[in-house]
Amino acid sequence: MNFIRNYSVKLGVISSLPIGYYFYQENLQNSRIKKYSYQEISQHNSSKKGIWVTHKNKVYDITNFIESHPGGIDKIMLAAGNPLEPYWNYYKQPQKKEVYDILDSMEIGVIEDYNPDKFKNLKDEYIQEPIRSPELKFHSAKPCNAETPIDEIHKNPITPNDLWYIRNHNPVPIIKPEDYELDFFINTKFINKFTLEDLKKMKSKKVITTIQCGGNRRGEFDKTSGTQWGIGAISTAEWEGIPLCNLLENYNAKYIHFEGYDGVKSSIPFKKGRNCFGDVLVAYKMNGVELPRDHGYPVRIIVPGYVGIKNIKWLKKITLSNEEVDGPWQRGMAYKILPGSIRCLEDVSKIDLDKIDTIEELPIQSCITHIEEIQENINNKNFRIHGYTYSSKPMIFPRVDVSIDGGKTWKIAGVNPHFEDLLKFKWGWALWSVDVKIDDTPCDIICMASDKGTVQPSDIKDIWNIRGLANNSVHKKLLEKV
Ligand SMILES: Nc1nc2c(c(=O)[nH]1)N[C@H]1C(S)=C(S)[C@@H](COP(=O)(O)O)O[C@H]1N2
Ligand SMILES: [Mo]
Repeated sequence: MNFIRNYSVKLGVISSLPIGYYFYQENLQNSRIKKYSYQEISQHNSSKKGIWVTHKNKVYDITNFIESHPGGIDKIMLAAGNPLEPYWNYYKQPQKKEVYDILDSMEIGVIEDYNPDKFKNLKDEYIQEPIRSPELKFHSAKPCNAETPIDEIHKNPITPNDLWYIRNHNPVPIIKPEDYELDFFINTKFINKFTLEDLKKMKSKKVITTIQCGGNRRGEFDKTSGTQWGIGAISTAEWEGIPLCNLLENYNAKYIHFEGYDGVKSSIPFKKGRNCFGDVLVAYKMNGVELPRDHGYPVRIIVPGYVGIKNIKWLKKITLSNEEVDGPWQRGMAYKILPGSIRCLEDVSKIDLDKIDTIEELPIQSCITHIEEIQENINNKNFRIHGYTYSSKPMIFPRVDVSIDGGKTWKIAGVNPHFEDLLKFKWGWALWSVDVKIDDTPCDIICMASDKGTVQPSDIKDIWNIRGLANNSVHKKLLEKV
């Protein structure tokens, strides 16, 4: 039909051939008759169901066109099932006539419940998102929330940058290195500013840290709000940057606030940043290269041992203050572990959130990441169980015990052979493995970390909290039939 349409447009307009013109008219009239609702259009967002977009009141089926879209498939797929206005508005300049001509040939109807004001001034702020590895486990694209692939963790004590988990609250800011500026304030008073060049000239340090999102393993809780993370909202890198303590030598305060270019803010106690053993970094490199955009380009703060949200990306401003920073990530319920008796928002409204501290360190953790079938070895073992364990405390690597009989007997895990230099991982996780003999499948495998009296809780119900934070209950993984 498209072919006929294109052809007949030419014929109809240029040579006025009666037959071509007839087809053109008929096609136009048919397509005008078809009406689709916004709801119906939004469902056409995959090659399976067809990819539709709208412009003004018209609906277009662009399924066969996307492969050849000059801007790339990923860009046009952002608009799948949606109006084009927010994307075109983003680029500001008007579209060329050819673009309308191409679209015209794909018109399939009009919007039934068309509202001209709905998208007129809307901009899709996500159009410039970075390209991401398809190996990540995506929970959402706008904003991007994605886990590191857990099957790979045992091979990678340092998570490769493209496999790092991503936790964004907003579109990734676009920051040109030459425009970058980090401001330093005491309360509301401006003290100093640093360009990227200034920062790179200062004495730097490298620190390996694991960052774990406060919501890691939220998905295992019953009914909580927020991204339903599995065990992959955790990753490890070597960061390079300026020790924050070097910038704070002459100052004193109670708190240090960090604010990102996307408006996300959090604060930490002054003593964590001022103490050079706290290893807080104003970081501009991740695993030897400049920070990827998703992870804070060009500069982020790294707060070893503290929950993910403290590690503010796209760092815009550091403020010293005697008060905690305001905003939901510090003072709201987002990172406060409320008692299990608080079951709904109405319960939350009855308590004084100011009296409850926000998370800094997270409790000891361990998870099973991979079950590997191995050649029966001399000890008669046929499976190797892999996992990670993480303590927020420096130089602490919890002991991990593994059970394959529902917790009756336990076997202590050893250091994963890929994981050679534990000492470099002062603020990092430790990867462990243990060989076991399993004859009957399916089999539940359990791991439990402990450190001198602190153990992972065995019942997840005991640590339930409305925001689903800090889940460190003993981890189970099922070995299915082999
Ligand atoms: N500016 C800014 N910083 C941020 C966030 C954000 O959305 N904006 N997310 C925080 C959260 S909740 C986590 S868990 C970590 C995730 O860091 P990553 O995306 O590099 O893994 O960044 C933190 N820093
Ligand atoms: Mo997070």
